[in-house]
Amino acid sequence: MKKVAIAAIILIVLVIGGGWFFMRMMSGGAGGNMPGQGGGMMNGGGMGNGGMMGGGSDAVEDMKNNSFSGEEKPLPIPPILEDENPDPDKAEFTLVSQKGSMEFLKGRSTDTFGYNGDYLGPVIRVKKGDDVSIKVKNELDEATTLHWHGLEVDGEDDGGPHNGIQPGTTWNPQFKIEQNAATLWYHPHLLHKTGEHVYKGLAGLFLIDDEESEKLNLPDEYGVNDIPLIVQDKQLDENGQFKYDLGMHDVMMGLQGDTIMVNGAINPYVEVPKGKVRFRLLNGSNARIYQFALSNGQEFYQIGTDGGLMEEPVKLSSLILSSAERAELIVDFSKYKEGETIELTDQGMPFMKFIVTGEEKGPKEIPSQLADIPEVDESMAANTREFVMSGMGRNVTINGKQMDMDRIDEQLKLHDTEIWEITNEGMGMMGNNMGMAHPFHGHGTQFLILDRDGNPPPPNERGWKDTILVSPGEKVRVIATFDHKGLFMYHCHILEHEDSGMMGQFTVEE
Ligand SMILES: [Cu+2]
Repeated sequence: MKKVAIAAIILIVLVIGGGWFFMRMMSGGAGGNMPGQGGGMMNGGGMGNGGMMGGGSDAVEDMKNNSFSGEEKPLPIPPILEDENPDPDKAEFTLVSQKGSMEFLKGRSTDTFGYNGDYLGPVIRVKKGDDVSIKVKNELDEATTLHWHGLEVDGEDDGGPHNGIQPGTTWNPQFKIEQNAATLWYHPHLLHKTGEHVYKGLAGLFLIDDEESEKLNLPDEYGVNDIPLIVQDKQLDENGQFKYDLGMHDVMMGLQGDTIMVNGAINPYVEVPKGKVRFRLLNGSNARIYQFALSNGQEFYQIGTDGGLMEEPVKLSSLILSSAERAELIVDFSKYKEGETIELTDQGMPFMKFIVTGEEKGPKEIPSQLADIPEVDESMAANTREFVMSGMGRNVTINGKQMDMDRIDEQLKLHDTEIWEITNEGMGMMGNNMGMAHPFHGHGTQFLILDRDGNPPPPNERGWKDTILVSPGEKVRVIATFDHKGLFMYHCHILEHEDSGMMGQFTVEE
């Protein structure tokens, strides 16, 4: 009798405890994963997340093993791709999607995809006003596409699901760079295959320079005090292979790995000069939301959002970035002695190391004025549209619909300014504000955030954005002008959600 009672109590504790944990996991976004909301569990897609379907402590253990106590490697710096056209106002590039292999873990070879190499791709660097032509050759055994994430170009050059590149063929988009200096990126966008292709290594940075930003005296020595950081989480199986067979948890939350890589290296270190160093940070993960900070709690400055420099630097002690978002940061290493190290952490977990050299370099001050961000004028909007993100698992939808290549969901007029109201309905099943945060991405333009639930956006979101994290139960209003014609996508940038159909299509026509 006693035994039965004890067993019953244990069972009740387990059920209640497990249920509470489940709720916390699913509502992770509601409490804390919005910038400026603070508190609560920071991350619907965080470390503890692996625990939902079992293996939580294993995941944490693996993260320690794979990600930080293993062998340290120098941070790979992606090379800048050679411009094949000598004309200073024209730029021509060749990118090849290809298969490769990498030794991420010592003695284990991982099958990968890459552009012009084994993993990730080179940096495409252009300036405002350039006429650009890029030959994208597909040497994979399967179709792919290449989307310029954040770039303002016509639909036919955008590289969405309609711009499929068959094996052995070349796609050659041509466009003019009309937007300001920015840290953008490129990645495949084939229907139902984006998650897998990005996961295997297809991604790279696309940098735009302009005259105004060059005058600013920002740290600009590439790879020295202007350092790209592409952060991705991966799961390597016992043979060192990337696993991309999605379980229920992966379909629901997006694929989360237990190992963080930066520029394709686990546990990397980079030497930094004694001075101000600029980092171009891309969350290139399929789904994970990071909360970045420095291990010693030192504050840093954010100077750029997804689509370019902000009006002024914003001081932060931590930064949340969801999948596909970028931030340009400046960290001041001038007070450190030669050889001192500072770590970059995600929710307190270190994953890379900065080693300060004795060399002093770069500007002494961060400019107080960076770029002009236009005043938001709601009265300019010709139209307001609603986008409601809801559902879970494979049933994720936008406005109750899943992606259909043959259906145009929204029709816009060229050069119109529009307000888009993006709502995350949450899951509903467990009451209000339950569910997970979704990063909403719109193609073909850059947005400014008007408000989040009626409140002005936090200072570090007052700049051009193409990917906007929306918490469960939240409504974010954004404004944009659509100056490029053609067919474009809007979708959740948790790639497993996108691949499940959490995507729609809009046209922009005269
Ligand atoms: Cu989503």
